[in-house]
Amino acid sequence: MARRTAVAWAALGPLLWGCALALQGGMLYPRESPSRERKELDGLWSFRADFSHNRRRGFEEQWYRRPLRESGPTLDMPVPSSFNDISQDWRLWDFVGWVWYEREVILPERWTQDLSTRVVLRIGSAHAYAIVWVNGVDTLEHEGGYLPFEADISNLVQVGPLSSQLRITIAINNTLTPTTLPPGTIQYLTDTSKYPKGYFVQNIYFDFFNYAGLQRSVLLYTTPTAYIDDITVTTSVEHDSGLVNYQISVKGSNLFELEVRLLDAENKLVANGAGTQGQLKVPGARLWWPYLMHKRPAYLYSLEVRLTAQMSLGPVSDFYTLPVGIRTVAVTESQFLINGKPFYFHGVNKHEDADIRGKGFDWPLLVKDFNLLRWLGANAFRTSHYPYAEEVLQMCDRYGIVVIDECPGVGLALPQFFNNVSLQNHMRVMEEVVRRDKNHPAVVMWSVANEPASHLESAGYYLKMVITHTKALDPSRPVTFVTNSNYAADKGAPYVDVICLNSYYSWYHDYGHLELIQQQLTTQFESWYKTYQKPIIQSEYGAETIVGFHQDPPLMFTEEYQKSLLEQYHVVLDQKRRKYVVGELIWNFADFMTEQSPTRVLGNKKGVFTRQRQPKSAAFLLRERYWKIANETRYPYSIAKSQCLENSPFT
Ligand code: BDP
Repeated sequence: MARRTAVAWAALGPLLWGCALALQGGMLYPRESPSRERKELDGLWSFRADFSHNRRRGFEEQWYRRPLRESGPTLDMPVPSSFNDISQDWRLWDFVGWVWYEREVILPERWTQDLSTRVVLRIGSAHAYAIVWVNGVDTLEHEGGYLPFEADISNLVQVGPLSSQLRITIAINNTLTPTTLPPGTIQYLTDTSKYPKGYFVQNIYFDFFNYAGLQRSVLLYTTPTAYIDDITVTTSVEHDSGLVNYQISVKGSNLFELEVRLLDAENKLVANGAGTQGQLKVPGARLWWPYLMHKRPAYLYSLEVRLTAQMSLGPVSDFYTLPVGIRTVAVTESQFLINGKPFYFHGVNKHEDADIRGKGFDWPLLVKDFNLLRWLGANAFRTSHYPYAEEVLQMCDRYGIVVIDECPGVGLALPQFFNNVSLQNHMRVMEEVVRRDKNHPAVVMWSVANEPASHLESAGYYLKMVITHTKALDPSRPVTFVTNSNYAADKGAPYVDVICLNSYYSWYHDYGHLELIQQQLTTQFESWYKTYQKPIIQSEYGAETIVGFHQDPPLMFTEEYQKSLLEQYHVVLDQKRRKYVVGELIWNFADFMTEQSPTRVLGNKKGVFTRQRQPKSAAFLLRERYWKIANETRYPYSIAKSQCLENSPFT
């Protein structure tokens, strides 16, 4: 097969990173350093949902002006957590409208008195629209869940001796509109013989529960008034040298010096530089490899940046350390290459939800999920269908799990969702995703949408614009969207680097006819490949399975049916994976909550693990398969370092 020249985005990095983001400022993960402190505001917040008819009583009565308890009863609400599953009040479960959170904080005196300290309030995510007041002053607004936002609140806290007491009020609205991402619609049901006056429902066009609230950490952190605002790193490889291109933006001073040091994992200096941009050369560099591909996967260097600025109050220093993995990503006509070697994605799709915390970030869950990923032998996942918490990506960097980073472009199902306002918003969201996640070596591709109505002409233009914009934001990575359209009808596929296909043969049609899968899947792959000559990932496939349901011969919803369906897919995947199919991602890693409907039994049950993270039979099947693939393709003598793999029959 003729090989198209590999497109090595990384090589273009230093030239093209000039296409700076339109967003103001960076969004570096708040790390402690000799010049930076952090104060987490996780724990119990006061909470109230505004059940008033128009949901606007909180604004009419200005609940933000005084402590929330003074305007009525409040609930204890844990942060981070979704609010939906916490209370016994059923009205909160699928509440639509404004909810109010409040927390009082005492600041260290130095933060309020030292005028060379900058105090920042950072909200990890608030789904879907948030307004923030500090001591009753309107401070910050943000649209879109799943991404962080922050404000410099120094001038609100450095105002006098009483200022160490801080009251943070956050109003969050989970209403989705035709121009939000994901979009949704509010429908008023006006037949008064059936519904009370003013009755409405929120229609969503995606298959997961619209959990909301402060689902990730809220924190305060400090920097000096002259500070490292953003760092962008791209890497490439030349012979046996790794090249680390960096670009640094500084705020708060024009008179400064920057020192840059690259340290290896043993803290030894391997290269250094100075100034806002440059290239560091690392002879004999150790590359960041996905795990199972190398005996030492996920090697991380540290980029230490030191800023010294001359300020009127005297010199100021700021320090920030960024983990850096040196690796390249490229795509040919039939392969996905990491460090020049073909990479096969054998992994999962996930959701962030589990039990009563909904989508609330949770360390035990995170570590458990990573142990399960390694138990499975999964080397990759897609962040279906929204960007996950930053801590998840940090784990992927450290463990060598490869990520397709998807934005919340899900549920773009109706023609009216492809309008100019939505397009502008979608492009802004991609700016926020790239700004937050660009430095993670684990992220190897952006996905701008899941199953948009890509057969529409308007969707073709829309997807072209979002993809082009994303490539301009980050020329170092391929871009895709995930489609369930027909190859002949899809208007967005011409613009992607990798074709990602979702199909549910013998599930959503030809129910029970497992014998058709091989023919239908072969046709799917061959038609797409003939049309586009691009590598293909089977980005979703699976079957709804209630744990403990058994039937032989297999019937739908049983563990046997899920296993048999997977086996049929695997026959064809095995035929094609040595050709142009470069990955398979099961739908889904674990069962997850959805809206109520006659087709969902307490949520979507296509997980190979239950929502409590216990394996169904299919998990063992998948584990055997993934380790078999890993053993065929992995670097000789590679031993995965994981406590859960030590006794594995597959290592
Ligand atoms: C796919 C969607 C995914 C759904 C899945 C399903 O991408 O979000 O949960 O179908 O129906 O079409 O299980």
